[in-house]
Amino acid sequence: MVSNKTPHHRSAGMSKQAIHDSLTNHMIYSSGKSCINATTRDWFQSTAYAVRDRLVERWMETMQRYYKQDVKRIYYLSLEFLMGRTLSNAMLNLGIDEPCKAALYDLGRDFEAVAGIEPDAALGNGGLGRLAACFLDSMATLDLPSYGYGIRYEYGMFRQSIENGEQVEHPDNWLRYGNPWEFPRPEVLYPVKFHGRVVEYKHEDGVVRHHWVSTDDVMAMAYDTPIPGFGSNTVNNLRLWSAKSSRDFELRYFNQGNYIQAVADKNESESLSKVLYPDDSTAVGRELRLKQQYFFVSASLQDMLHRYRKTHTDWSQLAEKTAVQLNDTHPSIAVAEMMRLLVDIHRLPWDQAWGMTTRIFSYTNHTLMPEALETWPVSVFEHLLPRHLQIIYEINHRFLQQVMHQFPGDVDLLRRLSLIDEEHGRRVRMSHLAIVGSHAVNGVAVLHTELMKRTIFSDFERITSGKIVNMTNGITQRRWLNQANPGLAALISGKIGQDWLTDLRQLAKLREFAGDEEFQAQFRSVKQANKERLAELILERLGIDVDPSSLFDIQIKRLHEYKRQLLNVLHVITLYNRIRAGAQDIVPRTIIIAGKAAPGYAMAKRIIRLINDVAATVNNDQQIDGKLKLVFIPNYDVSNAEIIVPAADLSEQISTAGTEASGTGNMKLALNGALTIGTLDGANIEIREEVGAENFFLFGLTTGEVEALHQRGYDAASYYHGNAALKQVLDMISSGYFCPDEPSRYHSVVDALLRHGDHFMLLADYAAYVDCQDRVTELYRDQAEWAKRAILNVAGMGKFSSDRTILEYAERIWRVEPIVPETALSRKKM
Ligand code: NBG
Repeated sequence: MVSNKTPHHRSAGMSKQAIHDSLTNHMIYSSGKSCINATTRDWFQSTAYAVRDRLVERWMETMQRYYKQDVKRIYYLSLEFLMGRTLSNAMLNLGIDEPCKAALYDLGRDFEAVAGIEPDAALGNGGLGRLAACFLDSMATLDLPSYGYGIRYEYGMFRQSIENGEQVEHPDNWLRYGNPWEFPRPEVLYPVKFHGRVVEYKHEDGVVRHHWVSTDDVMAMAYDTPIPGFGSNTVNNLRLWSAKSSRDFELRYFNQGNYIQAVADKNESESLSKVLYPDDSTAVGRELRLKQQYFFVSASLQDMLHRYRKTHTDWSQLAEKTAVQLNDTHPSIAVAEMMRLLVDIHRLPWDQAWGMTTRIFSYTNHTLMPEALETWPVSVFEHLLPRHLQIIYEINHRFLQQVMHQFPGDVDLLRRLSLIDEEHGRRVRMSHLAIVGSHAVNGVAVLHTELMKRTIFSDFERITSGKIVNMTNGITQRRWLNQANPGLAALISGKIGQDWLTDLRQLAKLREFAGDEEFQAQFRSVKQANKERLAELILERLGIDVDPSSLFDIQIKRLHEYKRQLLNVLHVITLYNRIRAGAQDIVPRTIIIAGKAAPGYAMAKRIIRLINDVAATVNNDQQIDGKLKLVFIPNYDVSNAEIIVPAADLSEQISTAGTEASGTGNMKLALNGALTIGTLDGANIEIREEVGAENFFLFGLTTGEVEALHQRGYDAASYYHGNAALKQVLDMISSGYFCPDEPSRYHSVVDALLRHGDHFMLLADYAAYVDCQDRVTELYRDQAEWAKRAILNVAGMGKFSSDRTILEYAERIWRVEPIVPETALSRKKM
């Protein structure tokens, strides 16, 4: 079969010898070391440079291709890109992993050790940031002309350690040893303005124009990172902005006298791109955050207009050549900034500018959580972005006029739709700005989109029906199966060929082998090897000995009450009590939990501590005899996920129905052959549909039942009194069983359930969850049946490739087409 994907390693420069030469050259001329005194880090750097060299030509060709064909470009604006490591991924996407590994081997180096030294690029919190990274991979693989735009944080997501059971945050100084993947572009520099005031005056033509003057300026400098597609020869660009003081560019300032003050001021403006806010799914009300948002948005829009102008003499084609996706409301100030640039700077009439703006923008919502919906006090806008506030008022005025026309007399509707919330001390509603300024708004799973239409954005659904659409999330199978689980990838390719790498639906072909004993045995031995690898890591890092033949029950995600890690803990204690009470015939289980809590989220941090206290008790209890282990793996990040995910038997997706917008960890785990225990929430629903209800452990209240129960009046205590096992568990936690040194430590946790309304209904779902876990245990006794269902899970995951998601965005929202390189075109014709 002829594949249209290049066998790269056969082309020039891709042989083992060529890579070997390139590597040793870089060791000398880039690292200034000899192969004799080189450290592992030097080997990493030289390897990275050798691989990077092979990206650069394709990268430049790609940029030329887009320029020459004057293509419509997709700009993905995101405050987060959770990239993880790059080396392995770049090698695999280029198709040079084998010669690279062989070259290193010949030089006496172990590839794993070399690759393992690369720090994660952790410029994101969780799902939202990792989604952006998966999207970049898919867009490059699909030859879509796309650019990621974000911030080059000096400090990414904090590193988490556990001390005395508690989370401790450490700064992530990921750039300490330099970053071989980035290209600084000191010449790509834009001023970004803050503060100041607006002066109006009438021009000769009688038009009133606005000048934003007396501003404090910060410069945005570009750093570019190549993003290779898998076997596609397309290498796209991720452009991240770093804040530089405008003082550096203004000698006068330094000459004016106070040199020390000048340098201090410079530091302050450069603090803009210092650090990623470590809050997941919560709005951060700090002024610095809004500054970060405007900083990267303004630089990105100036850059894209500049690029447009290289091939156009007027603005008429702007909307035909530009699609901008807003990743959540974080970049939504872009709507006002685009209007400012077009109207104030480029002097377009308002109506024309607005028509283009709404055709250019589209917005993705990632959560229904009220605490995540961003609003900013009008007073903050007034002093930080005074011109934008005027523009927002103008947009609002025109929008509300239109609504008034459509629904005369409905004052309450106007109040609800307004871009300004008048009830909480006048605030700008960023989601409303994003919706009004976009032609499409999407949710990230079917249920989430339906709930968006029914709840938070129901008024918008009513006035512009059809604007809100669904784009179910996906993940890239290149990183999350091929790279993270080479054993399973090879097994799959051996059965059905390699097309699944770019067409995940091919996995359906595995269905016919689900009952095949030999295939099951191979599948199980791959899983076993992955579990052994994880067990080694746990032993090495935590000194805990876990049994790789026990059921690996895994919950990995940010710590959040709605994700209900606490419900998982209640189950662990339930099992603990059963074993202590003498239950026989136990199926050994290892429950693994990992995830970071936002530093200011006290309850989440308390739950981490509880997990560690329960772990210490259970793991050291002689009676338990190793039948039950609980492990909290510190510092969950992309690289740890790549080791944990392939080792899972059971995937915990147990959020309260209606709270998890989609989830993407659920997809990674199922793709790697874990069975899911989950609620009817987010993308779980679609996963269950695809893999078959009989291959999915479903439990718990539905969204409708949750709503109804809230309405009726939810009485958490009734579950406590009505369920002896649950009562025992909660009594143990509150009596200090797991923390005899400080018995009251978890009163706040139990109070949240029993006294403060158990907002996420853990107690209502407890019995169903425990029953469902018992069904899990029963099935695990039958290893052949388990393997069969796990294989059917893998086979059913075809829908959840980010390639599918991106093609849907491209067709339905962006209206862009792949721009395939000439060489690939001619190959395709063969
Ligand atoms: C998260 C949701 C997840 C979803 C990801 C990606 C935010 C604000 N939302 O359920 O909680 O999978 O976004 O869409 O981080």
